[in-house]
Amino acid sequence: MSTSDRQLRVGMVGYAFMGAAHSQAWRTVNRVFDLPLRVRMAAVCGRDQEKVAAAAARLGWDDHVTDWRELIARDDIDVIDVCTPGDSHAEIAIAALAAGKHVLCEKPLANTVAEARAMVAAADAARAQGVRTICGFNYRRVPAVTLMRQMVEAGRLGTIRHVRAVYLQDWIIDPEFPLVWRLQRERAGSGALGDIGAHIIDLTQYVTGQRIAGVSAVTETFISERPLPGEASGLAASSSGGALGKVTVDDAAIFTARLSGGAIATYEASRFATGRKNALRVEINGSRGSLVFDLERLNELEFYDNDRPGAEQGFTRILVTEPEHPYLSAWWPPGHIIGYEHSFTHQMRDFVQAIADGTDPAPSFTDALGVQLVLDAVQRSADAGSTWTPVDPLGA
Ligand code: SOE
Repeated sequence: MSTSDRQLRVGMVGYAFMGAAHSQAWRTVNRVFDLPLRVRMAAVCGRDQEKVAAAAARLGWDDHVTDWRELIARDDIDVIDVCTPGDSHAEIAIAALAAGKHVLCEKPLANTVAEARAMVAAADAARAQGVRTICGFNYRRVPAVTLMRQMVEAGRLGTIRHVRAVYLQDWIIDPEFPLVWRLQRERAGSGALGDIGAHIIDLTQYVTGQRIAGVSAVTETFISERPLPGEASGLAASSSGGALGKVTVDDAAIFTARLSGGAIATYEASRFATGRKNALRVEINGSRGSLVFDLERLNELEFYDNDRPGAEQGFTRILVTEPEHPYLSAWWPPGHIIGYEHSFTHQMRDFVQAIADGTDPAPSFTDALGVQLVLDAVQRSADAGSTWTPVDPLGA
């Protein structure tokens, strides 16, 4: 790494929804957390000169370029932040690692297991040169989720028996909603499965410390053709009003699973859950208690402590806003709630700190490959009529 004046100079590729979320976090991280390196938002990259210039000005980047290769070649950049659709993650991340840049790559890590494995190999080679990688599963860093993990690790749930996870959205229920990149397999890899299912796979593997060992799945595409997109794209896109194109990804994926530690689990990811905007909910039941997290109430964690006397038992609402909770001593006085964007600031905080310390941040590209292998097993199971499908081992 070549930091100058203890700066960490970031170059970001992509500036849409995720790019905006990351920009907010890069802008904020040094203002909230005391860190050994000062982030400089050096340059943002996008293909359209006018649009990327406007994005740089709006989001707070010093410079802008139209070719990501130029960004990677610059010796005044230490970190490459990949916020593009999945079809370019592998190429950009591997090139950046070869150039000695630390890499933050959005989730899911790649569109295929083969790409993810190549990215892990590149990360392993770069690690020997002190280069760090992280994958953007930001929900791990919602303080209530981190607390959940700490409580499970401390044994407060005892033996885990059940994991129940859903991630539900409804932004494409209108058949007139256009065929944006997230609905095209060659761009996104998969649909609800990889976009939002990947989050609950990572979150539950992280919280439980167990890996998903095998799955039985169904997937469905409810609307198979959609109007081609007009100018704008993203979650609020409009159609061109003309020709139709084929939807090549799943609209919903549901699977049952066995976890490596003996728990059994259910997962549901859908973009057709009418009325559910961004509803991620995870419940874990163990021999000593249960924990429930709901993203729509992200400052709270519900805990049922089975060790309490019978007369006092019941779910307790823990308000995760106190200085003793993960990340929160840096924010507001006790009881003052935080939101979605804070999870990205926490991600940047941990990444910057790991780079400064010379340690590997989590989730690593290998952890993210672990998620990719589950996505792959789910797809194969669904394609084979829900056949029970073991998840391939990480090392294969
Ligand atoms: C769209 O479905 C999306 O923005 C995902 O891509 C994000 O990862 C998720 O956090 C919110 O929904």
